[in-house]
Amino acid sequence: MKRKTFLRSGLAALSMVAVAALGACSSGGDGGSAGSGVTISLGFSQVGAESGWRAANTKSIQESLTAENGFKLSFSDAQQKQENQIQALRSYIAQGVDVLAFSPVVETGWDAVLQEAKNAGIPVILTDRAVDTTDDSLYASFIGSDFVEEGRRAGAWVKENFDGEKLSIVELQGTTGSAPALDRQEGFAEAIEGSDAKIIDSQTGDFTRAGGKKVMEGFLNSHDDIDLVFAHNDDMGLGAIEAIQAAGKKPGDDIKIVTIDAVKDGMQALADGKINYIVECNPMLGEDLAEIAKKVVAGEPVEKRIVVEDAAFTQEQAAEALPNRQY
Ligand code: GZL
Ligand code: ZN
Repeated sequence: MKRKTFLRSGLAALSMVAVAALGACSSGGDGGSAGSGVTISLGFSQVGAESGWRAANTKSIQESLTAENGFKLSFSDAQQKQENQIQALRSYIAQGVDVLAFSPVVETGWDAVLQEAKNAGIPVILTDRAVDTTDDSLYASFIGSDFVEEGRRAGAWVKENFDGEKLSIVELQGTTGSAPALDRQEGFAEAIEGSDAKIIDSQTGDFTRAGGKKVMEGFLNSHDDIDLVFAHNDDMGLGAIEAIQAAGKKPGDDIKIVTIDAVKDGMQALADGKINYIVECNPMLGEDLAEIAKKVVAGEPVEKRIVVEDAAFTQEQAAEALPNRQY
């Protein structure tokens, strides 16, 4: 996977190395072999199984953190509940894993459990979503896409293709308080600023198809002038397609749709003309996670922020790309 990395200089990286080295010794590993001959025990708390993106992300993690790659992976699905993630992280700390990793379902509320991990000398790697913490020495590295940029690219496409037209947009937001929902909303709003495209309604569909369908049904009942749907992920966009068709309108035509993720079902709808534009959010983070975990446990300095590169697709590009899509 192509990625941009921002090397973080100064004490934080050094202190992270110190914590990591400590972690490796105190938790003492548990035999097995990988590189330095030690199997790395890694506890991973996943958000849930809410979308096609999440399924692809889970597959990538489980396929990368294998025994033959030197890992003993403990994996849990939090059904999109923060308390389940905190519970899972605490149980991994109690088990004395060598390293923790998770995708935080929402941005806030993690300082306590991250401090407990630090006190136990267990380094933490964030994947996919960010945390808003007061102290970024509480995690070693954050691997994920730039969601503000994804929102900007979606908004830029709208501005370029409907410049000057008065456009009424409804927004299907991701999980309330999650980094992708907050950041995609911010980036999209910034990109359409100053154009005649206006968001007339906005509500969370919690990143699920069912959520997107239900909220879109509500929008269709309360607005008769919807020109375009901006959905924070493909799955809510696919749910919106069902609602739009049930209302006797043509998705991608009477009502345009712009989404983010570029998972297979979304790309198929794009190629079929039911979605108009998709900004990719690459879910294949497993390799990067494995690489960073090995460095952290070996006490090597790691990049504080690894930005995953995303592409974007029009209807023509989707038809071309579909046959070789990995997810
Ligand atoms: C983005 C990820 C989001 C996806 C959704 O990195 O956190 O969560 O866009 C998924 O499909 O549910
Ligand atoms: Zn934030």
